Amino acid sequence: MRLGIIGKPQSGKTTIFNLLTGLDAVTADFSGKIEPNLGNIKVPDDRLDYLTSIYEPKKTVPAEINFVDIPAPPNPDRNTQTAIYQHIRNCQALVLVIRGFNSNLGGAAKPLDEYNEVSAELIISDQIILENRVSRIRKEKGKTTNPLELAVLEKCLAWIEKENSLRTLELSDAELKLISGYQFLSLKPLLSLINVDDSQPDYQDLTAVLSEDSVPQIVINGQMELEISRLDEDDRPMFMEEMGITEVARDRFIQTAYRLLNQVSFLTVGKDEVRAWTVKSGSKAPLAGGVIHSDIQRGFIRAEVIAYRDFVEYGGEAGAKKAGKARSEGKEYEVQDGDIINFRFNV
Ligand SMILES: Nc1nc2c(ncn2[C@@H]2O[C@H](COP(=O)(O)OP(=O)(O)OP(=O)(O)O)[C@@H](O)[C@H]2O)c(=O)[nH]1
Ligand SMILES: [Mg+2]
Repeated sequence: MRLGIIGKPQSGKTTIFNLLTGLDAVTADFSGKIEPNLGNIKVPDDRLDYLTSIYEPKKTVPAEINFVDIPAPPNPDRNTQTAIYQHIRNCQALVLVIRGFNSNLGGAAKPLDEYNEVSAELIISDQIILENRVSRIRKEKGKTTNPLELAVLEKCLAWIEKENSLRTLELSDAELKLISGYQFLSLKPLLSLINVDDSQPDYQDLTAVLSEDSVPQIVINGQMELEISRLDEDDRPMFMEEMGITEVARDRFIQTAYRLLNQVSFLTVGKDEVRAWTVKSGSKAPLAGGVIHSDIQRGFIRAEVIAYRDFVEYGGEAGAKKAGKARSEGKEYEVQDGDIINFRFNV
């Protein structure tokens, strides 16, 4: 899963990136560079730990989240802005970091304004693409384009002209598929991360707007959590307790991100490898197999599935099979969170 970290200049994007990845990218960077910082985290998963203890594989591979910290130089020229949008386009989902602390440079925190401004920027970038595309298709009288595609683009354009994000437009799976190649920015799942400090900023008006827009929010004291995460492990619990932190930001973030992105994990097991994979909830078995290898999707025959809780309840693979809990599923099967799957395929 590739998550883009976006937001206004100096909102704390790189601070949050460092906190989530454990890396040490330069913060308060005024060099004007537009190359993103890249980092990833392994998603902690108890199920993986348990399966590893059973299979004792050569290696265990957790699911990963890849972070792309996309810089926001103040007053970018057009080429710079295009390059930045391109970085955003390549991400599956976005984390919008909003400054909830007062800073010398940016002045008082204005969380609602930041959210509105960034939303508007994403909308306008989509609007430009939609207008160009729709007018071109109309000009060539739809000779080279599927008429259904034009209909979806027109529907999107009408929505976006009313200053709405495409995320809030109702689109069927078939419609989404027709426009997936455009990678519209305002269509990408969005999580807002309000980066606060202990000056008790007020962001209630933002919270109200976010809930209207169905954008989930997570509040993190980025700077402080970063400092705590860099303490010796032995010292950490005391500071966390003092600051009233019960769960580290990284874990809280992962859970929220999975929920937001509607992701589920399935597992593959064996003596060589025990591994977690991530797919969008509702994905059918061949598509899930395709995450492992395109051959599995192409040559899909069946998926042999044991639910993780059955595996645990009946004491492993053999026990689950004996209890009739090993299922053989076909290509219409929707993969469930915690499925342990063995794919049968033929190419
Ligand atoms: N007080 C306070 N300062 C913070 C917090 N988070 C970040 N900062 C400071 O804000 C400044 C900007 O942080 P960065 O993480 O570099 O911000 P950025 O969004 O990556 O900035 P650009 O990439 O230039 O757009 C740095 O000086 C940080 O130390 C916070 O939670 N509280
Ligand atoms: Mg930065």
